Amino acid sequence: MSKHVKNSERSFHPLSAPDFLPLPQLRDLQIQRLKAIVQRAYDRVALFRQRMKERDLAPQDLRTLDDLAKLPFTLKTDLRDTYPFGLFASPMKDIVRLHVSSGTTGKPTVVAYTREDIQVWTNVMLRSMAACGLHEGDIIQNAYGYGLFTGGLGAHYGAEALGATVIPISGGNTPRQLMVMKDFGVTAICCTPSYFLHLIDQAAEAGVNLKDLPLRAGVFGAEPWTESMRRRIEADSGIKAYDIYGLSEIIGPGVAMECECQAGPHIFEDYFYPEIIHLKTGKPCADGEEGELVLTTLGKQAMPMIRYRTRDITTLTSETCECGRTLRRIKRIGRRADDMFIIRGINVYPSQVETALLKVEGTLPHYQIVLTREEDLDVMEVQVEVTPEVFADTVGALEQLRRNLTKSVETIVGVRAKVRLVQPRTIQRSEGKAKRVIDQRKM
Ligand code: DLL
Repeated sequence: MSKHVKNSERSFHPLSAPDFLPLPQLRDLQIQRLKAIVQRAYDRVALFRQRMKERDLAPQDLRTLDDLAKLPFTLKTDLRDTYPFGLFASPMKDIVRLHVSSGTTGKPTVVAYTREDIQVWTNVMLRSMAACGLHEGDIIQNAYGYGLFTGGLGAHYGAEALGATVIPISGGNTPRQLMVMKDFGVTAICCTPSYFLHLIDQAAEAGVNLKDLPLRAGVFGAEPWTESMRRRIEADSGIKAYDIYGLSEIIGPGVAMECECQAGPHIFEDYFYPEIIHLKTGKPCADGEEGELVLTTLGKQAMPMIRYRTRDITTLTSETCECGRTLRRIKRIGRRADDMFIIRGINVYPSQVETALLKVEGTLPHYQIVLTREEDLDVMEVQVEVTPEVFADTVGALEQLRRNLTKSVETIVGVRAKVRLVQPRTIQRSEGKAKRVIDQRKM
């Protein structure tokens, strides 16, 4: 029997009902929620109130969804400038969880959740899993990292609420992942797509044929991937691979998720209002036109985000999907408007690497980051020039410097990099913007 359920047999979870709201009803819900959240942010977040006042705007000026375009944007730098808690709209006693994501330099950005926010997150994650055909009785191996990263706990609560059995295995330890997958009869896996490719390889090496296992679906996200990666995953493992999108500042995973039609992630618009804007002008793009995704949280209490510029480049389409969901879809995200890259699911800004290098004496501000894949796992090499004095030093001293740099990068960036010390003037100088990142990973 096929591992995959036919269209006609699809069952929808009762909590997925908002996915199918008639459009007038959905738009009405959105404007009601938007008014409430803008009022909340205005009353409680000084930065937002100040920006509104600078534009002579008050919450009452927001009457229709189109009026949203008049409101100021929120940027990643706003989180950094108000670090750690300056954008919170709830008192600490109401905040039940903090997560962090990468900041652009040494400090991370902090995001907060009230109990109600966690319920919303659980709800959208449940709907994400239901959208790709998972249900009660599924055995879900959650290999997203647990901890400060939103992937692990986000997927965990959603899967539990769905009534599935969750295995909170977190990331890493591939032999144990394969053992659990086989021995526990795992039917679905949540992890980054590149890690799953690595699992496929390792399974083959261990003589395990994934096609013989009950595994039938993968909930893959947290990094860019391509249609050809999807085809490879599906052909080599016999599962269906679904794209899940999200970001910490908005909630974590579960901002958007593909349905069984695999035609691009549907945005859970009852909680996250999407806009696409022109990169240069900030003006709204037409349906189907490519630009930067801007999101407004419609239900977030602890940290409302109004017109948050995600820097993710995509298009938004309101074309109907065969699944019947009225939620608009984005095209898979392949690139960003800034220089952030993602390595093993961890977001990295070159400026963070630079901060880490400059903390250690003996290096010059000339560096380059080379990204490659070894056995489908991302590898980051940091090449950095050292001062002529240091370069003339003993092998032991150079080795110590390399170790210090590796540690500094790991502490600040959260990734273990290979550090290579190079002679002064060996890294190519550029006439314009320095090319810091050379991405040789093939997708
Ligand atoms: O990566 C949340 C997440 C966890 C999403 C698990 C999906 C699954 P951050 O660490 O804040 O949050 O990183 C957010 O990752 O702005 C995108 O650039 C990128 N990203 C996330 N999902 C996808 C995806 C989580 N499906 C940043 N495709 C986002 C491409 C993605 N890029």
